[in-house]
Amino acid sequence: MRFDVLTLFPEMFEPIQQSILGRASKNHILEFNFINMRDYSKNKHLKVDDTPYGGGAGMVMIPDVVYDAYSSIPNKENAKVIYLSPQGKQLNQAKVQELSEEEHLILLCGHYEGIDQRVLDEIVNEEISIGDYVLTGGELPAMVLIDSVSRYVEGVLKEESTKEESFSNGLLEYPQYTRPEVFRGKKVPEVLLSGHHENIQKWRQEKSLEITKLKRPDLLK
Ligand code: 4FN
Repeated sequence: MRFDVLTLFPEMFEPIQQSILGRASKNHILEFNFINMRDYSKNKHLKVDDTPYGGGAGMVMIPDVVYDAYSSIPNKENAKVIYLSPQGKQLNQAKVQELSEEEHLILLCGHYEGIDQRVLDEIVNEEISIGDYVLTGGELPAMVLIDSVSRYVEGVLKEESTKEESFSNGLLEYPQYTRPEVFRGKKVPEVLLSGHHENIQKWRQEKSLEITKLKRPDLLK
């Protein structure tokens, strides 16, 4: 799967090129391209923003800078263009799985007060938000999307984990324990030491349901 990211801060994406996603990109399972939109400024001071028509605070990203950066992306005829925006529908696990079926995503990250509406109308296929809070830019949301979607791309994870995890049944996870058997006087639940696979599965299922009811009843609806 290919991700092209249109951003003013490509260096913010260094962390996702490490660890699991870094390995997937070395193995050519994922491909990342970061396009610095500032490279497409026509201004001698490399300006990418201007004052808003109608007045008001802040600056707006100039449409032709964004459009020229977008136009520079090769072989994008099958790409879906996503604008990370507080105006989008909130990302959830169903949308993550749907997006993981795409071959090519172009992620557009806004800054300042946002982007001139005309270029958005021209190039954006879908707006997605990661939640309701104020941010300084779309880069962290883009990274959240890349991280969550990439896990579902064949070959990125060592199998099992994707399918067995709690979110595939929509519930929270049961509690986990590792050695030692006693920690500060607290024992690991007996059933987990029993080796009785059926009882363990039943206990975990019950715990998942109990914890979800208690902490996130909204997930059961
Ligand atoms: N944010 C709100 C209302 C009005 C503006 C904002 C806001 C970054 C370019 C957008 C924010 C949150 C989740 C992108 C927020 C997201 C952004 C996101 C984002 C600079 C303009 C801006 C009512 C949500 C609090 C700044 C609410 N998911 N504007 O944050 O890009 O993707």
